[in-house]
Amino acid sequence: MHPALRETLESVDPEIAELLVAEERRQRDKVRLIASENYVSGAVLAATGSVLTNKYSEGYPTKRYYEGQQYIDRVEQLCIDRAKALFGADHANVQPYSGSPANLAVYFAFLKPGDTVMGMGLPAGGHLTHGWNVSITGTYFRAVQYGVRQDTHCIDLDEVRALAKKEQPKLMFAGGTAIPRTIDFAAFADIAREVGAVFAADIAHIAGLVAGGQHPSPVPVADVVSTTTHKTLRGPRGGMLMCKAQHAKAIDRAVFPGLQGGPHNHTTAGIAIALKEAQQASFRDYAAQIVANAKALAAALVERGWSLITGGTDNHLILADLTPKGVSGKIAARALDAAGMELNYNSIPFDPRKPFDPSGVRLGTPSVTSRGMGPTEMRQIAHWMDAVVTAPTDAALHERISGEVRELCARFPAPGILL
Ligand code: DSN
Repeated sequence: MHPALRETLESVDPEIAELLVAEERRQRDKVRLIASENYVSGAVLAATGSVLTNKYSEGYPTKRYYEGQQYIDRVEQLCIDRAKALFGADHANVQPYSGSPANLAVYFAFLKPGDTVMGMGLPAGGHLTHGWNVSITGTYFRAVQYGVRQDTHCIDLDEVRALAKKEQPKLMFAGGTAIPRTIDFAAFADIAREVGAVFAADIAHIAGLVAGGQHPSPVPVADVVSTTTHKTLRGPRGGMLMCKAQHAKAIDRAVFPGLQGGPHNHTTAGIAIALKEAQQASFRDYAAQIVANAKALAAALVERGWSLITGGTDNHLILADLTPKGVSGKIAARALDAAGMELNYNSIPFDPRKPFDPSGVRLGTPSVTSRGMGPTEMRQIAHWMDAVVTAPTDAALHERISGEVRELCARFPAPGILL
C-alpha cells in the first residue's frame, strides 16, 4: 500500500490497517498458485481505491438516472471501447459485479424460469452458474449437464451433441473452472446452432489467454461471451459481457435494470486500465509465459510421479489427482499452505471423495508469472510441492520450505505491492 494511504488508514482504523498490511505481506511472501487469482498493477489498485466509489450511475453512458456523470460516462465508455477493441466484440457491457451476476444476466436476457439450460457439471470442471443443482441456475431453470469422458477426462463433443439434441436447451454454456485443455468453442457453437440454442462462452479463467493470443477466441462464434476481469486478464474483481450486436439491448437490459443497480465505477476504471494493459505487446508475452510456466510446472510434477488430469495442460491450469500420493486434496492443500504455497483443493472428474475433502488440488500460473518467474522457478516449486505432499505432517519441513519460498519471492517483486 502507498505509505501515505497506509498512514491515513492506520490513524482511522488501526485494526483494519494491520489486517491489510498482513495480507499484503502474505501475498508478497507466498507462491500464489490459485488458478483464478493474480496481482493487479499499481495503476489498477489506485483506480479501485479512488473517489469513483462515491458515485451512483444507474443507466449507461449518456443515459443515466443521476446527474454529475461528466467523468463517469467517459470512464465507462473508455472501458467499453477497450473491451470491444481487445476482444473484437460487437458490444460490451462492463457493469456486471462479477462472473456469477454476469452469467445470471445471460439467463435473464434469454430464458424464462423453467427453460432448459445445458452446461458442464461442476464436478467435471464447470461452474456453479452453468446449471449446477445448488445454484439458482439449477433450481429456477431446468438444467442438464454434460461431463468429460471417463478414459480421457476430456469433453466428448459427440456426447454433448447427443445430449443437446435430446434435451433441446434454449441456452448452452461452454467454459468452466477446472478445464486444463483448450476448449473447442467453434464446435460448441455448431451444436448450439443445430438445436437452436443461444451459445454462451464463459471465458472467466482464460480471458487473458484469449486476449494474449494463447487460446482460440469464442467471440466470432458465440452469441454471448461472459468473463470475470480478475483472473488471467489481471484486472480488479469484476465481470463483463460481450455479445453480437443483435443481443446488445437484451444483455444491457438484463444487467440494468434487470439484475443490478448502480455500477461500481471504481471497478470500471480498474477494468479499463487492465484492458489498456492487456493491449500492450508485453501482455502477449505474459500470456505466452503463463502457458509455458504451466507446462513446465506440469512436466516437473509428472517427473515426480504426480497424476495430472488429462496428463498435463494447454493453458494456465493444472488439476492433479493426489490418490497415488496417498493424501487427500485438503490435507495436501493445508500442508502446502503451511510451506508457503497457496492453492485450492478441488474435485476431480468422477471423484469418489466428497467436494469438501476431494481427491485433487488445482493450481495455476497467472500470479507467479506476473512476478516474472519462469520455468526454472516452476521446477523449484514442483520440487517443494512434491516434498510437502510426500510428508504432509512434517511441520519442520514445511517451516523450512516456507523460508525458502520467502527467499525466492523476495527475488521476484509482486506488482502493486510496495512493502
Ligand atoms: N471461484 C472461481 C474459481 O476459483 O475458479 C470460479 O468462480
